[in-house]
Amino acid sequence: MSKEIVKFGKSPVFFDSFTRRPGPVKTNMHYCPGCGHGILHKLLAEAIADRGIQEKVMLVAPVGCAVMAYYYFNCGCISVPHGRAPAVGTGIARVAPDKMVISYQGDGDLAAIGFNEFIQAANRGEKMSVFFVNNSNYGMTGGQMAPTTLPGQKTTTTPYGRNVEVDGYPMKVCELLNSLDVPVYIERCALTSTANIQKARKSIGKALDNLRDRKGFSFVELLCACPINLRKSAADMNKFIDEEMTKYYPLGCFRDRSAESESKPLPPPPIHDPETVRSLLYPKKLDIGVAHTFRNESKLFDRELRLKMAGFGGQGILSLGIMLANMAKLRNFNVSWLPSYGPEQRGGSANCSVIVSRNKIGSPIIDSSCDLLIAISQTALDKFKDEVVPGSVLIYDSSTMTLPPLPEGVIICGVNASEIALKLGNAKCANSVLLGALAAVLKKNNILEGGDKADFDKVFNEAVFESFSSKPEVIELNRLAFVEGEKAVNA
Ligand SMILES: Cc1ncc(C[n+]2csc(CCOP(=O)(O)OP(=O)(O)O)c2C)c(N)n1
Ligand code: SF4
Repeated sequence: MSKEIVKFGKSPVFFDSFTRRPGPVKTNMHYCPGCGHGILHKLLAEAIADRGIQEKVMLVAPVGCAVMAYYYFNCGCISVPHGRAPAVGTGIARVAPDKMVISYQGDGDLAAIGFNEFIQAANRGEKMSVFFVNNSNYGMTGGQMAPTTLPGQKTTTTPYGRNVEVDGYPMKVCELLNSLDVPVYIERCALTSTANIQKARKSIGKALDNLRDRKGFSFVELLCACPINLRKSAADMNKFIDEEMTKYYPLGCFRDRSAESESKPLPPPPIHDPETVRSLLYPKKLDIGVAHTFRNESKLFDRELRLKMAGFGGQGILSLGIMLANMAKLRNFNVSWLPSYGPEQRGGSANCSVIVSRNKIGSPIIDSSCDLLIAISQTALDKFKDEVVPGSVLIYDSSTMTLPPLPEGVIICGVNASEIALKLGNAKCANSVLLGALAAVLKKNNILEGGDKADFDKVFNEAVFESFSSKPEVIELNRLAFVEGEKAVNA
């Protein structure tokens, strides 16, 4: 009986010579002998060629030995940082729905650093097929423990074997994935015996069919050899996979909804009118501020000014700092704003430091003397009183706080900001009352001189207008609060 002899050549999806490789040798592979990646590369390249989708494939391979796929596959290839393949793949699938995204990831990559991105992409049912190389260790970096390392397995970081009490148990990615609703196809294969490799070939084909037919998220895990790091011969490596790894990672199909899943191509991405995008990103500039050449030459700004605001979260302390920072920005000063608050944010202590300077600002931190302290809680005042030095201005809420001993020469101003704000009908405008009080103190004590006096009020109005341009009633309220704060000090 005559048999047809079929001659298998190299898949056309592989380059003839690996021109993308650095260095002079452009013809040979550089996976280690016996490495599972080589077998998977071959199966994948053949499956892509069989389906005629080479021109459409975008192969995303992150750091790890997977990253070398880029040198061999003659299709769209992107090398991405460790763990980021499903995120990059999502981007490609969404902006170029005519492409077919393959994510090719190692177990350190997918099950450790990139697990969240992977599981979220799976849960969203992204149109991609993921091939997961489980070789039970971090191969490229020299055989460290991976999430998939077996209990008792020695690696360079578990020289006495993986201790499940300390290192946890191996992660079963197919099983975890199978708890989600949307993935279409989930299978685990092994690249060991010829029979297993043939099963893997089918499985890879199915994942690519689903990709081509836009059926949704497909996943194939492949138990693979890494003989170099596991220090085993090719035969012992296969034995380890077949006899030890499959105990934790049983082979088989966990889910196959390929037949009943509908083909759902993603629509082309929306095309945005560039003018609309520009107006959203850069709203029409309000007619405020000064020419970019303007430089305030007043003596006050010969050195940098260090301003600190402190109180409780929720009192508007951070916004007060932002308002002052914006005022400085509108007059072309360099400015930094550094907030500091506890984990509770609302109700806990909060403060911010603002530095205003004509020159570059070295550090945004104020931890010794400051030129201005606005304190609106007793705790805040007690905490920062030592930063107040002769010549500093201190503004505090006189209705609720008592003054601790302070150095001679501090310019002190108590103002009942919260009560004034409440009378105006909104406690939130207390910070503008404080800024009004500040304006009055700076003018009264001739800290601001000449044109700067009037300009302080003007730039406050500009900053309020800029911050609340779409809410005229809030602009009005804050202007009023500022005036009332100024009046309270001058009364
Ligand atoms: C953000 C980041 N973290 C860590 C590394 C170091 N790093 C490079 S490859 C690798 C391990 C890859 O192991 P795995 O994903 O299992 O792939 P394999 O090499 O075994 O195929 C690590 C930790 C890196 N390059 N970038
Ligand atoms: S280190 Fe392991 S995974 Fe990487 S190429 Fe070598 S055998 Fe393959």
